[in-house]
Amino acid sequence: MSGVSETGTVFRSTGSWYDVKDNSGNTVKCNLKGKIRLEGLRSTNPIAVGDSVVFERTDTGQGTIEKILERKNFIARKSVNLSKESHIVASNLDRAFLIVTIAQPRTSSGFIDRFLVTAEAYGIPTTIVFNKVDLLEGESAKRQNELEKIYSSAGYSIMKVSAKTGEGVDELKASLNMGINLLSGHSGVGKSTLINQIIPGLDLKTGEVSDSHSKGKHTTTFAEMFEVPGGGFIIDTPGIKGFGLITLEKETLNHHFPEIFEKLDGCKFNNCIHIDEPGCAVKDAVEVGQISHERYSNYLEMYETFEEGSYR
Ligand SMILES: Nc1nc2c(ncn2[C@@H]2O[C@H](COP(=O)(O)OP(=O)(O)OP(=O)(O)O)[C@@H](O)[C@H]2O)c(=O)[nH]1
Ligand SMILES: [Mg+2]
Ligand SMILES: [Zn+2]
Repeated sequence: MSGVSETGTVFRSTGSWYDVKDNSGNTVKCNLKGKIRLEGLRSTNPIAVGDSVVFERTDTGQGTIEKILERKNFIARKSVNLSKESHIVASNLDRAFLIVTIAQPRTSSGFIDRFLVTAEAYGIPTTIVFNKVDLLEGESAKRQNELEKIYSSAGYSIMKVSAKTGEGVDELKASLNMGINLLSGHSGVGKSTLINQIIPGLDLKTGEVSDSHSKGKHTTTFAEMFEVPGGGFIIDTPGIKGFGLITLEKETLNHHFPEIFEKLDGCKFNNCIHIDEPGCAVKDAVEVGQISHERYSNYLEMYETFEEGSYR
C-alpha cells in the first residue's frame, strides 16, 4: 500500500539507506525523498539513528522518508575533514554511557571532559562506565581509583564492568531499561563486546586492540540501535577520537563543568571565567582540593584551545 504516511524510528543509517522501525516493530528499509536540511545546522548526515521520521511505503515494501520530526536533542561532532560541518552521532537521547578504559586503549581525562562538556551542553546526562576492570593492576589500578574519585566528586555516576568476566554487566543492563541510551568512547574500549553481553545472540562484530599502539581498529562503522531485553534501547557507535563543538560559547564553557558552575555564586564577578579574576571561588576550591586539579586544568586547556565556537 502506498500513499499513506506513517511515523517510525531510525535504527540504522548507512548514509544511503535507513532502517526504520514502524509502530508495529517491523523494519522498513527507507531512502530519502529529495534533500532534507535542518535549519541552522550543516551536517554531513541529515538523518541520524534515534530520529523520529515520517515515511511513506512504496509498492516494493520499502519506504521513503519524507521528514524528520523535531529532535529532543542530539550529539554531534565535527566532521573529520569538513571543519564547518557536523556529523550527528545520534538523536533523541535519554542518557549517554561513556565507555572508558585505563589501558588498551588509554582514555585520557581530557577526552572524558570534552565528551562530558558536549553532553552537558546538549542536556544529556552521562554515566561513566569503566570497562576492562579485569586488566587492572598496579599503576593502572591506581589510575582507575584516581579517575573514579575525580568524576564521582564532580557529580557523575560511575560504573565498573568487565565484558570479559561479566562483572557489573547485569547492573549496566538494568540501567539501560528506559529510553534511548548512547554508548560512546574510543575505538577498542569494548562497546560492541558489552552490547553482545547485554543482548544474547546479537553477535556484533568486535575487533582486537593492536599490540603495538594499543589502539582499536574502528570495527564498528555505523551507529545502530538495538532493543534491550526487558526494556530500553541502546545505540552502538563507531569509536571516536575527539570532539568539536558547534554550539558552545567560550565564555560559558565553564558552565558545563557542574562542580565549577556550582561555585560561580561565590565568585566576586558573576561572569567570572575562573582564570585571572580576583575573588574567584573556583580557584579557591581547586587550591584546597575541593575541585579536582586535573578537571580544572582540562578546563583551562579547553578554554585556551577554543576557537570559533568549537575546540579541538
Ligand atoms: N580484557 C578485556 N578485553 C575486553 C573487554 N571488553 C572488550 N574487550 C576486548 O577489546 C577489544 C575491542 O572490543 P570491541 O567491542 O570491538 O570495541 P569497540 O569499542 O566496539 O570498538 P570500535 O567498534 O572499533 O569502536 C576486543 O578484542 C574485545 O574482546 C574486557 O572487559 N576485558
Ligand atoms: Mg564496536
Ligand atoms: Zn571564578
